[in-house]
Amino acid sequence: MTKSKRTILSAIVLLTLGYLASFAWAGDVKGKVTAQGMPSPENIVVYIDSVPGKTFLPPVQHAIMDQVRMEFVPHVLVIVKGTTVNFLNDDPVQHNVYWSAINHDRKLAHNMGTWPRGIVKSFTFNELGDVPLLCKVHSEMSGYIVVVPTPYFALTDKEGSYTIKNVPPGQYTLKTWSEKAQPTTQTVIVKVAEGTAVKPACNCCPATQVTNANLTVKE
Ligand SMILES: [Cu+2]
Repeated sequence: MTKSKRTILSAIVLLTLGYLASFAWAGDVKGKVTAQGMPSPENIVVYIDSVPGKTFLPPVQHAIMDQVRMEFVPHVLVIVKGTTVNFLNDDPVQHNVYWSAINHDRKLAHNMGTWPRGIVKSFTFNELGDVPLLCKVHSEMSGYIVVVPTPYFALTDKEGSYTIKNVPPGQYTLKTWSEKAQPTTQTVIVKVAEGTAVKPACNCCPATQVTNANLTVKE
């Protein structure tokens, strides 16, 4: 075998091992959020606030915040710090996008401007925290972008259920953000333990470990 062939082969072996390891070492954190004093447990952000020794690059792909039928869609968009968001308008009327603060810091207020359907405007969010979106044309419109420090986040569904996928083993602080409720924190330990893992549906991938973490938030 030539030297270049050997190099290619060892690179393939290393990549395959790395691929398998990333599966074997990751677990899902899932649970239910109970929202006390609130009409719905939907759209609550659950995220891991840091992974010791790790920094995270934002995704190359831009996130999307649309305006459809006079609403921000999605109502809550969660992104990792550094992500660029494309703001769209899918209505036959002009919309505006502005925020008066990021994480309650009014120095970070910004007006994206007003534009018709078909135009896309982008903004990169390098500050952590919530960005309450408003439209100067339609005062009833509101939405949120929530900028979190790690890619380990989820948004609750109508029942308050959430799943954070592929979390490496370790002890973490799980945090919540909600439009109406106070933020909460809870410790979660993600283990890799044989026997309690969920059986894979096929033989192609190793088992996924599931850690349950239920949370309660209050208005
Ligand atoms: Cu509008």
